Amino acid sequence: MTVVLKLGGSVITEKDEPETVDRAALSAAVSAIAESAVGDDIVLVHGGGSFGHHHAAEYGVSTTAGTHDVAGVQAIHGAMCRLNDAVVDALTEQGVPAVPVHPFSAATRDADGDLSLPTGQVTTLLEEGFVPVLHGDLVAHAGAGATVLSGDELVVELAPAVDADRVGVCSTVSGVLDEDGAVVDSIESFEAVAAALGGSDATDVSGGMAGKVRALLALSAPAVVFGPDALPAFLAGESPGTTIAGDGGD
Ligand code: IP8
Repeated sequence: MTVVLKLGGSVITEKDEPETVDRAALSAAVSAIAESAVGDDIVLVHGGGSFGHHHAAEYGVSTTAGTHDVAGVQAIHGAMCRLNDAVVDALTEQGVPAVPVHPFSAATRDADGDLSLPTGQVTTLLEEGFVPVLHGDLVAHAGAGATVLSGDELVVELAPAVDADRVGVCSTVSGVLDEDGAVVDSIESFEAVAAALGGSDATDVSGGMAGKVRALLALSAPAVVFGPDALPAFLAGESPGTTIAGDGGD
């Protein structure tokens, strides 16, 4: 059973404090992973939270707006590496064989914005018993310099590459919410929830929950969106929150 799990950046950082890890939340998430039966068959991805997004906003960089400013590139990528260090350290302390994988060193976007992400290192690390820990990052972007590569995009690329059986997205909300604020149990088509999600820009998967749902619908593995308290249940094989059962993009 191979699992790809994304820990949202706002779950593991203090949203309003630049470059501040939420130690209690990170430790709780790491304990759930360390104690789960998923063992080594897990690929982790974490988002930017108050690390990447803080600097990306300062330099005006997004998934579509790039920069050629080397100081901006270093600030954004450097902050994400610092958060990745904190996550890998926390996992290591609890006995998880975590190793860092930095997407900026490997990924590219072409001039149309299409992403290319080599995944041989991730599949091999997984086969060799490591837990690869990737993160939202920057990506070299033809014609634009460097743009943001979101953790959600990474999840969508990684799940088929590692032949994931399940995909989990742990965010600060307990699932995808309908117009009344109730958690939607399952989603099988974007149209069914488009109104509640307020539509979406299909080219920008960092575009909030709408972009996330649209991207996860394209996977063949079921994806589950849930809040931090439900992480142990997800890792135990349950489907808390919202299950997004797409058609694999067919
Ligand atoms: O929080 C964004 O990753 P996300 C990473 O998964 C940066 O969207 C560099 C802001």
